[in-house]
Amino acid sequence: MTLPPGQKVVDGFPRFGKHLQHPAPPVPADPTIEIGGALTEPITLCVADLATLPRVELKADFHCVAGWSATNLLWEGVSLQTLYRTRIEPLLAPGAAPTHALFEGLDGFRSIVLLEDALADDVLIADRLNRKPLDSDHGAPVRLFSPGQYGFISTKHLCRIEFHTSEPLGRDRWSPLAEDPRARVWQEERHRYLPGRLVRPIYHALIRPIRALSARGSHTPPN
Ligand SMILES: Nc1nc2c(c(=O)[nH]1)N[C@H]1C(S)=C(S)[C@@H](COP(=O)(O)O)O[C@H]1N2
Ligand SMILES: [Mo]
Repeated sequence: MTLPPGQKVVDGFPRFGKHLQHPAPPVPADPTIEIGGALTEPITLCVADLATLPRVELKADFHCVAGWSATNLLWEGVSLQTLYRTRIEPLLAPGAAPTHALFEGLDGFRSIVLLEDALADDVLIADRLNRKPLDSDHGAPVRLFSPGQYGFISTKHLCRIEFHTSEPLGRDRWSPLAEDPRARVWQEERHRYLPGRLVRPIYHALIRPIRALSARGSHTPPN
């Protein structure tokens, strides 16, 4: 098995994230994804409507920028590219050519992605993991999953998508852990300004504390 540079296999698939110890946000009774930005009018997509799009199954690994990888996960959901071509493109404002997409979770987490990366063949809005509905640790009711990019792109508890014609503000550029805007795992694009190899040890030191904190907010006790 080959992993991207600087990654190590982790046991299982830990809950991990900027949410730290906070429990996952409750799943609304009738979850929706608001879609806005460069559209003639914003739309609300019921998560249940996703069932009308073709289902996709994808065996893929999950790579966190801190350096752990969870391998051999079976994801199910719909292709973001299909959603975009069928539901979004027809609604674009005349002349609008989006370059970026923004994804937001029910916990306020955001990721910003180049449209070209978001429309890669393997990017999903996932609602099932390993043949079960996505649980709250991993992003219920639905999450983005982009296997070719570090995990911070894959927004959990997805409730809003915006398409923009320039890079939206909001990435924390000045944080010492400034995220790479493309975050491609095979290119080791961990950091916006520093080479991936160089920051490996710093990120690595974060795995234990973030993992321990995240487990505290988990709905499933660790086994
Ligand atoms: N809504 C939300 N999505 C998120 C995060 C978060 O804190 N909140 N953390 C990101 C990070 S840094 C990682 S590595 C992955 C972890 O996904 P997991 O908890 O399913 O392992 O979720 C990403 N998506
Ligand atoms: Mo991460």
